[in-house]
Amino acid sequence: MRVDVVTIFPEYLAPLELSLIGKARATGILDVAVHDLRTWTSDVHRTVDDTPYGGGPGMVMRPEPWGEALDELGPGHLIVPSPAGVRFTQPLAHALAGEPRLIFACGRYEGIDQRVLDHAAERMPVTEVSLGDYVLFGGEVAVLVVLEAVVRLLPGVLGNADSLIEESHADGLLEAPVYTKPAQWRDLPVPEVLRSGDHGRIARWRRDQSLLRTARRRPDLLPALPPQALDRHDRAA
Ligand code: 6GU
Repeated sequence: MRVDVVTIFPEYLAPLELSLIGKARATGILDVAVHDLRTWTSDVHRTVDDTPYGGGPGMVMRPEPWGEALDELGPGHLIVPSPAGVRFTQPLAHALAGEPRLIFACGRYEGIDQRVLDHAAERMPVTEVSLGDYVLFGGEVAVLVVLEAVVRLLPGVLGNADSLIEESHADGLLEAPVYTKPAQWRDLPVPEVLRSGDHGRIARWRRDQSLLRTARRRPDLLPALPPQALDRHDRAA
Protein backbone atom coordinates (compact mmCIF):
# COMPACT_ATOMS: atom_id res chain seq x y z
CA MET A 1 0.00 0.00 0.00
CA ARG A 2 1.22 3.49 -0.87
CA VAL A 3 0.28 6.33 1.53
CA ASP A 4 0.86 10.08 1.15
CA VAL A 5 0.16 12.48 4.00
CA VAL A 6 -0.04 16.24 3.38
CA THR A 7 0.21 18.48 6.45
CA ILE A 8 1.66 21.79 7.62
CA PHE A 9 3.22 19.87 10.57
CA PRO A 10 5.24 16.98 9.07
CA GLU A 11 7.00 16.45 12.46
CA TYR A 12 3.66 15.34 13.92
CA LEU A 13 3.85 12.21 11.75
CA ALA A 14 7.24 11.10 13.13
CA PRO A 15 5.64 8.14 15.01
CA LEU A 16 5.04 6.48 11.62
CA GLU A 17 8.70 5.41 11.85
CA LEU A 18 8.09 3.38 15.01
CA SER A 19 6.69 0.03 15.99
CA LEU A 20 4.56 -2.13 13.69
CA ILE A 21 3.98 0.63 11.14
CA GLY A 22 7.75 1.11 10.93
CA LYS A 23 8.14 -2.65 10.49
CA ALA A 24 5.53 -2.74 7.70
CA ARG A 25 7.49 0.00 5.99
CA ALA A 26 10.79 -1.84 6.44
CA THR A 27 9.36 -5.03 4.86
CA GLY A 28 7.92 -3.15 1.86
CA ILE A 29 4.24 -3.86 2.71
CA LEU A 30 3.79 -0.13 3.25
CA ASP A 31 5.32 2.89 1.55
CA VAL A 32 4.59 6.20 3.33
CA ALA A 33 5.62 9.72 2.34
CA VAL A 34 4.85 12.79 4.45
CA HIS A 35 4.71 16.12 2.62
CA ASP A 36 4.71 19.72 3.83
CA LEU A 37 1.74 21.54 2.28
CA ARG A 38 3.86 24.70 2.08
CA THR A 39 5.90 22.99 -0.66
CA TRP A 40 2.97 23.84 -2.94
CA THR A 41 2.64 27.53 -1.99
CA SER A 42 4.01 30.16 -4.38
CA ASP A 43 3.98 33.38 -2.31
CA VAL A 44 6.99 34.51 -0.24
CA HIS A 45 5.08 34.07 3.03
CA ARG A 46 4.02 30.53 2.04
CA THR A 47 0.45 31.33 3.11
CA VAL A 48 -1.95 28.40 3.58
CA ASP A 49 -4.95 30.10 5.20
CA ASP A 50 -7.27 33.10 4.91
CA THR A 51 -10.43 34.50 6.53
CA PRO A 52 -13.74 32.69 5.94
CA TYR A 53 -16.26 34.00 3.39
CA GLY A 54 -19.48 34.85 5.20
CA GLY A 55 -17.59 35.83 8.34
CA GLY A 56 -17.08 33.93 11.56
CA PRO A 57 -14.14 32.98 13.76
CA GLY A 58 -10.90 31.33 12.72
CA MET A 59 -9.24 30.77 9.39
CA VAL A 60 -9.87 28.48 6.42
CA MET A 61 -7.21 26.68 4.38
CA ARG A 62 -6.86 28.24 0.92
CA PRO A 63 -7.61 26.00 -2.07
CA GLU A 64 -4.56 26.73 -4.27
CA PRO A 65 -1.81 24.81 -2.42
CA TRP A 66 -4.16 21.86 -1.83
CA GLY A 67 -5.10 21.82 -5.52
CA GLU A 68 -1.43 21.75 -6.56
CA ALA A 69 -0.60 19.05 -4.00
CA LEU A 70 -3.47 16.77 -5.08
CA ASP A 71 -2.69 17.33 -8.79
CA GLU A 72 0.81 16.09 -8.10
CA LEU A 73 0.05 13.23 -5.66
CA GLY A 74 -3.30 11.93 -6.95
CA PRO A 75 -5.23 9.94 -7.84
CA GLY A 76 -5.84 7.81 -4.75
CA HIS A 77 -8.54 7.43 -2.12
CA LEU A 78 -8.49 10.87 -0.47
CA ILE A 79 -9.10 10.77 3.28
CA VAL A 80 -9.82 14.07 5.00
CA PRO A 81 -9.89 13.88 8.81
CA SER A 82 -12.64 16.14 10.13
CA PRO A 83 -15.04 16.23 13.08
CA ALA A 84 -17.73 16.63 10.37
CA GLY A 85 -16.78 13.33 8.70
CA VAL A 86 -18.34 9.87 8.82
CA ARG A 87 -17.40 7.90 11.91
CA PHE A 88 -14.20 5.84 11.55
CA THR A 89 -15.06 2.21 12.36
CA GLN A 90 -13.48 -1.24 11.96
CA PRO A 91 -15.50 -1.95 8.77
CA LEU A 92 -14.15 1.32 7.28
CA ALA A 93 -10.62 0.28 8.34
CA HIS A 94 -11.12 -3.01 6.44
CA ALA A 95 -12.39 -1.14 3.37
CA LEU A 96 -9.37 1.20 3.38
CA ALA A 97 -6.99 -1.77 3.87
CA GLY A 98 -8.12 -2.95 0.42
CA GLU A 99 -7.02 0.28 -1.31
CA PRO A 100 -3.69 0.40 -3.16
CA ARG A 101 -3.24 4.10 -2.49
CA LEU A 102 -4.40 6.47 0.27
CA ILE A 103 -3.84 10.24 0.40
CA PHE A 104 -4.48 12.01 3.71
CA ALA A 105 -5.17 15.75 3.66
CA CYS A 106 -4.67 17.18 7.16
CA GLY A 107 -6.70 20.30 7.76
CA ARG A 108 -5.97 22.79 10.52
CA TYR A 109 -7.87 25.88 11.63
CA GLU A 110 -11.58 25.71 10.71
CA GLY A 111 -10.94 23.32 7.81
CA ILE A 112 -10.11 23.22 4.08
CA ASP A 113 -12.01 25.25 1.44
CA GLN A 114 -14.85 22.92 0.38
CA ARG A 115 -14.02 23.34 -3.32
CA VAL A 116 -10.80 21.32 -2.82
CA LEU A 117 -12.85 18.27 -1.82
CA ASP A 118 -15.53 18.87 -4.48
CA HIS A 119 -12.88 19.21 -7.20
CA ALA A 120 -10.97 16.12 -6.02
CA ALA A 121 -14.21 14.10 -5.88
CA GLU A 122 -14.50 14.45 -9.66
CA ARG A 123 -11.33 12.37 -10.13
CA MET A 124 -10.98 10.20 -7.01
CA PRO A 125 -12.95 8.81 -4.06
CA VAL A 126 -13.06 11.32 -1.18
CA THR A 127 -14.03 10.37 2.38
CA GLU A 128 -14.19 12.79 5.29
CA VAL A 129 -13.55 10.73 8.42
CA SER A 130 -14.18 11.57 12.10
CA LEU A 131 -12.70 9.68 15.05
CA GLY A 132 -15.59 10.50 17.36
CA ASP A 133 -17.69 13.22 18.86
CA TYR A 134 -15.01 15.63 20.08
CA VAL A 135 -12.79 18.22 18.41
CA LEU A 136 -9.03 18.03 17.77
CA PHE A 137 -6.78 20.89 16.63
CA GLY A 138 -6.16 19.18 13.31
CA GLY A 139 -6.11 15.93 11.36
CA GLU A 140 -2.54 14.76 12.09
CA VAL A 141 -3.30 12.62 15.14
CA ALA A 142 -6.35 11.21 13.34
CA VAL A 143 -4.06 10.10 10.48
CA LEU A 144 -1.91 8.19 12.98
CA VAL A 145 -5.04 6.51 14.37
CA VAL A 146 -6.52 5.62 10.97
CA LEU A 147 -3.20 4.33 9.61
CA GLU A 148 -2.55 2.20 12.69
CA ALA A 149 -6.01 0.61 12.38
CA VAL A 150 -5.58 0.04 8.61
CA VAL A 151 -1.95 -1.12 8.50
CA ARG A 152 -2.41 -3.88 11.08
CA LEU A 153 -5.04 -5.38 8.73
CA LEU A 154 -2.60 -5.62 5.79
CA PRO A 155 -1.58 -9.23 5.07
CA GLY A 156 1.79 -10.02 6.65
CA VAL A 157 1.81 -7.23 9.24
CA LEU A 158 0.47 -9.17 12.25
CA GLY A 159 2.31 -12.37 13.15
CA ASN A 160 -0.86 -14.23 14.13
CA ALA A 161 -3.87 -13.76 11.84
CA ASP A 162 -6.12 -15.31 14.53
CA SER A 163 -5.70 -12.18 16.62
CA LEU A 164 -7.69 -10.34 13.93
CA ILE A 165 -10.58 -12.81 14.16
CA GLU A 166 -10.92 -12.75 17.96
CA GLU A 167 -10.45 -9.08 18.71
CA SER A 168 -13.01 -6.49 19.84
CA HIS A 169 -15.27 -5.24 17.02
CA ALA A 170 -14.34 -8.12 14.67
CA ASP A 171 -17.85 -9.54 15.17
CA GLY A 172 -19.50 -6.32 16.36
CA LEU A 173 -19.04 -7.21 20.06
CA LEU A 174 -16.46 -6.19 22.67
CA GLU A 175 -13.88 -8.83 23.55
CA ALA A 176 -14.03 -10.84 26.81
CA PRO A 177 -11.49 -10.04 29.57
CA VAL A 178 -8.09 -11.77 29.31
CA TYR A 179 -5.77 -13.32 31.95
CA THR A 180 -2.26 -14.79 32.14
CA LYS A 181 -0.08 -16.39 34.82
CA PRO A 182 0.09 -16.49 37.80
CA ALA A 183 -3.21 -18.32 38.47
CA GLN A 184 -3.49 -16.41 41.74
CA TRP A 185 -2.26 -12.79 41.95
CA ARG A 186 -2.61 -10.90 45.27
CA ASP A 187 -6.07 -12.05 46.38
CA LEU A 188 -7.38 -12.42 42.82
CA PRO A 189 -7.73 -15.82 41.09
CA VAL A 190 -8.08 -16.32 37.33
CA PRO A 191 -11.70 -17.44 36.63
CA GLU A 192 -11.85 -21.21 37.17
CA VAL A 193 -13.43 -21.93 33.77
CA LEU A 194 -10.33 -20.65 31.92
CA ARG A 195 -8.18 -23.22 33.76
CA SER A 196 -10.64 -26.11 33.26
CA GLY A 197 -9.26 -27.24 29.89
CA ASP A 198 -12.89 -27.58 28.70
CA HIS A 199 -12.77 -25.73 25.38
CA GLY A 200 -16.56 -25.80 24.94
CA ARG A 201 -17.14 -24.20 28.36
CA ILE A 202 -14.36 -21.66 27.73
CA ALA A 203 -15.83 -20.60 24.38
CA ARG A 204 -19.30 -20.28 25.96
CA TRP A 205 -17.91 -18.23 28.90
CA ARG A 206 -16.03 -15.86 26.56
CA ARG A 207 -19.11 -15.42 24.42
CA ASP A 208 -21.24 -14.59 27.50
CA GLN A 209 -18.62 -12.12 28.79
CA SER A 210 -18.54 -10.47 25.36
CA LEU A 211 -22.31 -10.07 25.34
CA LEU A 212 -22.41 -8.80 28.95
CA ARG A 213 -19.64 -6.26 28.38
CA THR A 214 -21.22 -5.02 25.18
CA ALA A 215 -24.66 -4.71 26.81
CA ARG A 216 -23.21 -2.79 29.79
CA ARG A 217 -20.59 -0.60 28.11
CA ARG A 218 -21.74 -0.21 24.53
CA PRO A 219 -25.48 -0.93 24.32
CA ASP A 220 -25.46 1.17 21.12
CA LEU A 221 -23.64 -1.71 19.36
CA LEU A 222 -26.39 -4.28 19.99
CA PRO A 223 -29.09 -3.03 17.56
CA ALA A 224 -26.39 -2.82 14.85
CA LEU A 225 -25.63 -6.56 15.09
CA PRO A 226 -26.80 -8.62 12.11
CA PRO A 227 -29.73 -10.92 13.13
CA GLN A 228 -27.62 -14.09 12.76
CA ALA A 229 -24.95 -12.65 15.13
CA LEU A 230 -26.82 -13.89 18.21
CA ASP A 231 -27.29 -17.64 18.45
CA ARG A 232 -29.89 -19.57 20.48
CA HIS A 233 -27.59 -19.79 23.52
CA ASP A 234 -26.84 -16.03 23.37
CA ARG A 235 -30.52 -15.19 23.54
CA ALA A 236 -30.93 -17.46 26.59
CA ALA A 237 -27.93 -15.69 28.23
CL1 6GU B 1 -10.65 13.27 12.21
N1 6GU B 1 -10.26 15.75 13.02
C1 6GU B 1 -10.45 16.75 13.89
N2 6GU B 1 -9.87 17.93 13.65
N3 6GU B 1 -11.18 16.65 14.98
C2 6GU B 1 -11.76 15.47 15.19
C3 6GU B 1 -11.61 14.38 14.35
C4 6GU B 1 -10.85 14.56 13.25
N4 6GU B 1 -12.30 13.36 14.84
C5 6GU B 1 -12.85 13.78 15.95
N5 6GU B 1 -12.54 15.06 16.18
